[in-house]
Amino acid sequence: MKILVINGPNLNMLGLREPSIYGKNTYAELCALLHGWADAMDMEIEIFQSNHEGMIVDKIQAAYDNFDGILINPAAYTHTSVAILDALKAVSIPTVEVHISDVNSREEFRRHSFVSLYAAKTIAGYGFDGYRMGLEALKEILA
Ligand code: CA2
Repeated sequence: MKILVINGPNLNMLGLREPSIYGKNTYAELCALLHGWADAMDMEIEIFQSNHEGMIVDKIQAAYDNFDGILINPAAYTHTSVAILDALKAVSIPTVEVHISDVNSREEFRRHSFVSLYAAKTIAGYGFDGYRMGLEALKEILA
């Protein structure tokens, strides 16, 4: 089972700023956790991070026929990107959306997610652990 993990803009800054919202652990630590969880769940993962909407669209398109599932934290593009939503619909790969923070208890504009219109499930507010829950959800969806 091959899963593409996509992280959107600024998530590479994790641990360096805003620890009260996103925690004090770094992006490298998140990647290490993801690899450990994937191994334990017998899943193969590739992790991709970009600060550019078009690069994320390109990566989703390239996943067609190459990945069984997508776990995505689109970060700020969650709330703005019809292009990412359309790319996910175009490749039609089962997708779970994850957010580190509880987007529903923050600013009003974070309550709307374009990606949620396609994602089979959205997990928010569980910190890095939400990614583990996302992998588990994909495993169940793809079983
Ligand atoms: O809670 C999440 O995972 C978010 O997707 C994170 C995005 C935010 O725009 C979404 O509304 C919710 C922001 C990621 C920015 O990450 C930073 C990390 C360190 C310092 C500053 C920003």
